[in-house]
Amino acid sequence: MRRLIPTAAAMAILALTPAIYADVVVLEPNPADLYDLAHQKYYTWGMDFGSNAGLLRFSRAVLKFDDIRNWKKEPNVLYVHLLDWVPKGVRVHTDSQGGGDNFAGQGVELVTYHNLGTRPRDLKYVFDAFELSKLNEFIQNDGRVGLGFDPDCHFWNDGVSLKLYYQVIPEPACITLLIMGAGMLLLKRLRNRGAALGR
Ligand SMILES: [Ca+2]
Ligand SMILES: [Ca+2]
Ligand SMILES: [Ca+2]
Repeated sequence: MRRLIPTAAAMAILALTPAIYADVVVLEPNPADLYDLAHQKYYTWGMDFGSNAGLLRFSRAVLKFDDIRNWKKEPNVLYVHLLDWVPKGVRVHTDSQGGGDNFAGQGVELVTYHNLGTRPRDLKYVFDAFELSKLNEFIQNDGRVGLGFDPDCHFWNDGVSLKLYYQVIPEPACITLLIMGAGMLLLKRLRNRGAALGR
């Protein structure tokens, strides 16, 4: 009967597999086009992943600008940063277009686009390994994370979105309890079977 105990543990671990849940979510700011990213402004977009954010592990992140174009032919620049904490939702601030990158020195500089044309095009920015690690850190520390956009020209677009691939990882204490619970249940069943067989 004792030889069955390792099998019980293996079954308990297998039973845990569905508890690790993977999914993809696409988040959009409101308004989705960030007011067409006006040159005299800069914007923050804050997201809140709630109190269980510590269980989330992000494996891929893609920031997309749908049909973005500069409003006319002239030099232009768009700065994008990942920020640890910003107010929830979209906030608009004024930089009167000057001063370069208003988010310089804040968070992680994700990407800077220079001299976009007037023809609409989709831009996709895929976070690298360092940026992903910072995304995980920023979200896990308090559930909050944000993006900062400083357009120093006027970028018409049909929507910004952030696509996140993630897993939900149960806490170690939770796993231990589940394994112990499953193991005890199986032992009890084996004992009952033994009693029924008169062993
Ligand atoms: Ca600006
Ligand atoms: Ca600026
Ligand atoms: Ca944070």
